[in-house]
Amino acid sequence: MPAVPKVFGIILAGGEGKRLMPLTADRAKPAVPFGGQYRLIDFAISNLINSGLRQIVVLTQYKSHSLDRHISQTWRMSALLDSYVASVPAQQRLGKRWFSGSADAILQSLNLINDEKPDIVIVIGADHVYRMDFRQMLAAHIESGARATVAGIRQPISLANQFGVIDVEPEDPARIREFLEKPVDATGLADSPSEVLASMGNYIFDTDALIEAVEADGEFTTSNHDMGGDIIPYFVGRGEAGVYDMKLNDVPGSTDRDRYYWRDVGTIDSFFDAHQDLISTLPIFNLYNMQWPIHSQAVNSPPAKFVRDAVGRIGNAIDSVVSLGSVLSGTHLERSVVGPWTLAGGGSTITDSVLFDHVNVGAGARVHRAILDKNVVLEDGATIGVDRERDITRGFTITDSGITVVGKGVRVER
Ligand code: ADQ
Repeated sequence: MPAVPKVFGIILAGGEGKRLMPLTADRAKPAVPFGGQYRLIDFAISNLINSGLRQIVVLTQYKSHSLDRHISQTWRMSALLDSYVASVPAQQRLGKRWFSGSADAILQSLNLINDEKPDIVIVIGADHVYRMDFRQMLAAHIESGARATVAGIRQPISLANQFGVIDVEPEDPARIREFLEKPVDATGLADSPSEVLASMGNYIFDTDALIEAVEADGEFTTSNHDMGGDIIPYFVGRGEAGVYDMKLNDVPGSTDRDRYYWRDVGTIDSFFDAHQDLISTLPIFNLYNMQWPIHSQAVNSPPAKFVRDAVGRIGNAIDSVVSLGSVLSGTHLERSVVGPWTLAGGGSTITDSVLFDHVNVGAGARVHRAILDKNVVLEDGATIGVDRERDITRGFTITDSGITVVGKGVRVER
């Protein structure tokens, strides 16, 4: 390995995100808006860019239009320095099939790796909210001599069936002894029986090892061609897989409160909860850490504005974030996240909610514990999240914890 290895980044962004419906009815999960002015994929790309990577591809396939547009508009880099973040759609390079799994997405994209000839490939998912310094994980990967390294983080054992669960060698905790993808039954950690060490879906590979593994997997007809389900177990079986504990990762500017913050926002409830983590007085996830900025689109719009309404009613906003271009008149806003270009009319109330961009909340309307997608219109006096039975009758999605979701462009009558 050269003293300064050449590192190439691959972001897997082709998953369907079914559990985020209806927010993914029209867009890929990594393109789902988050935190007002971001899209989910901005966290993954910012982490790689802040870690010094300059050649990054985003593998897409499902409803990728808004994702492609976001990447090309927001993440355009200088060709002078051979820097790029490029979105690469599925192209049926190996026969008439789309990507049949995340490992197949890499197998079908090996031309990108062969063109750049990196020493190391970092492969990460596109749908988590976190900060991570991959330079530190890379140093640990090289130091350990493992050919594949998986990033691991402690999670409650009750969530084990959503993650790859890592069991380490007792004499060498940087080595993986067993890796079970989404096990029905999991054993807790020796020092903390209520937790497991979960894979974050972020991997570092020596380039030759990754190519060898996805090519071998491609020959295997019974494989699901999945990074977590097939490729990582392949390396574990050969004794070549290491683990990098996220506890070791010290991101510049992070605090004790948010140093190990990592949220898989795969469900509506977890997506909603992650928003709540942004808006408390001492945020559990701090968007204002400028030593490790989360970059996103530069919204070309006027500032957010708070005014009294036409009849002089005064609104207020507390424990909330409001994006550029929004105008709230005489609105009571509390514990909510409001995207760009949203208008709320006189005497409206918005509490415990997440509004995407271009939402229009009519005068006297009420929104509580709800997610409103882009271009949703609430007529004057309309309510969402106030009467559960009525929300169900109107065909809105309601989660187990009682969050009402209104899909893109829906007009809600009084
Ligand atoms: P999941 O997130 O359930 O578990 P998966 O659905 O394969 O796994 O998604 C991983 C990433 O790959 C996502 O970013 C997704 O968009 C992308 N992806 C999925 N199918 C793809 C395809 N056909 N083409 C391109 N990209 C695709 C994974 C790991 C677990 C780990 C969790 C952490 O498998 O071991 O614990 O992530 O959240």
